[in-house]
Formats: sequence, C-alpha cells, structure tokens
Amino acid sequence: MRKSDMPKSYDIFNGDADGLCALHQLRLAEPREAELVTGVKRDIRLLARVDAQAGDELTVLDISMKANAEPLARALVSGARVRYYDHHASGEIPVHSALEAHIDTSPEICTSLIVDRELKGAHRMWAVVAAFGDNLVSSAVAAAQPLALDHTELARLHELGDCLNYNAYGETIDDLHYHPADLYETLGPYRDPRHFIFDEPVFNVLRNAFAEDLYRAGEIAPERETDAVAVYVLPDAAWSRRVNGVLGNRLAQKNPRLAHAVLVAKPGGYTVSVRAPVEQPRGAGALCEQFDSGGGREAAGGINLLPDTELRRFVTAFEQAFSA
Ligand SMILES: [Mn+2]
Repeated sequence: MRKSDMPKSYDIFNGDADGLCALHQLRLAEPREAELVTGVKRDIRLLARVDAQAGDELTVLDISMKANAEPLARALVSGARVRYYDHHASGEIPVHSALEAHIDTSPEICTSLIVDRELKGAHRMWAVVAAFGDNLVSSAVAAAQPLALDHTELARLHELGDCLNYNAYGETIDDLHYHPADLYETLGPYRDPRHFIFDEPVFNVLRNAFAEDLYRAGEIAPERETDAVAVYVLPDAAWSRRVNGVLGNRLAQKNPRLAHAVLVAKPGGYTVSVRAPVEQPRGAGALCEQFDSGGGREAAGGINLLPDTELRRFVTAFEQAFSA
C-alpha cells in the first residue's frame, strides 16, 4: 500500500516523438498534474513500473498493450481507471468498464493521430510532428493539409519530428541528451510547434547533436561492401547507439539496391540491425532468426547480441542471403 490514500494520476508514454506529442496534445486539451512514466524508445514495458491503486487514473500512450497485458490487468483489478491510446499490436483487448481503449493498428496511423481524432484536430500540428517522427511521411502531409502550411513550415515540422524521435534512441537513459520526461516538460508551454522551433533552445541542442552524430557515422567506412550488401560496424559509444536507428534508414534510402547491416559493438559482441534492400524488401527477419536472440520482419530484422565469435558466420550468411 502507498502511504497516501489520495488517488493519483499517471501519464505513461513512449519516450519517442509519437509518445511525447500524443501526451502533449492531450494535456493541452485537458491539463492535469500527473506522475510521468517514460523511458528510452525501446523500453515499452512501462506499465509494470506503476503501483496502481483504486481510484488512480492511468493514461497510457504509444506502448503495445500486448507487452503490458499483465500490469494492465492488475491495474484494472486494483480499481484504477485506464485510458489507453496506441497503434501497436494489442493482443486481446480486455473488456472492462474502467478501460477506455483507443487502439488502431492501421499501418498509416500513429498514436498522436489517434489522439488527434479524439480531440477533433484541436492540436493537429503536434500530430503532424509525431507522424513525421514515426516516419509516416504521407500521413503527416495528409494531416497537415487543412492547416495550409507552406513548404518551409512543413519541412521544419518534419525536422522537429526527427529530432524528438532521435532523442529517444539509446540503450539506456544515459545515452540520451534529455530524459524524455524532461523533454516533455519543455514542450509544455508551447501550443504551436513552430514557436518551440524558434524559441526553445532545446530544439537547437537536439538538431546540432543529431547532425554531429550523423557526421560521425558518415566518417565510418563500411567494413564490407559488395554490389549487393554493405556492413557497417560502429564503436561501443553513446553516439553509436543514438544514431543507430536513423542511420539504417538513411543508408537504405541512399542505396535502395543494397541490403545493409549496422553493427554496434558492445561487451561480448554486437547489436545488429539488418535492412533488406528498399527495392526488394525481403529476407531480413529470416536471416536474423538463424542467430540466437535474432528475429524480425521481411524488410527489417535484428540480433540483440551477436557474440564476437559469430561475426564471420553472420557476414557470410548476410552476403549469401542478399546476393543474387
Ligand atoms: Mn508510435
């Protein structure tokens, strides 16, 4: 039991652009003091951190219900009320009078667009930022249509989405420039993201840091490159873990015919992300599944820990998988 019997509010959200902008829209429309529960982008088991009691109000954003099914059930049994907004695979949605679920798993939707729908577009521009951040470019452009923004404004919102998203990448909070809860707090005063872009120093810090990380990555020559594949190995450093997610996308866009593997060194081996060629997006998951702690989809896959001793085997299998 908690010491105080006063019911509490919790805002539980993914630390990426979509999670931040989803909560920001909600709290602009409906201000509320709440304890913030968030983390790095990959840290999605956030509900387990809340010790929910009867009367508590939980708002959950942009983390899969499937990955949080157990603590969700526990919270409902305890008598808490839960509002849940998300676009990831949900598993079975519990039927409970205290659960209000807004789940939409359509591929062109992100959580901020679901919240935007609820709020009837009241803070649409933040939903546009989030959709850009989640790499849903055509959804972002479509959502921005009624706002009649010019190209420069749209490009700036795109950049803000990328920067907010970039801040969430890392193995642990120590890798990040800002704790996502602190970054959320800096959004607070801004109803209009264009003012955040012009007035908020945090935006400049993120933009410069992002550019610097990308520059460092650009200095690294591929470890192996053929006319079908390219393998990059980044050092065991915070900047590598930050830029890793975005780097794969950038390389893939630049060389749509190549399959890319980006390895980041860590104690005992490497974290691996694989992207199949953009022009033929198949086989990434199947390749990664050949290794312990590996898996993924057709277009993209990963291996959590590739031991040093398996590096050669991986590079050979990678070349075989993607050579004609
Ligand atoms: Mn999302």
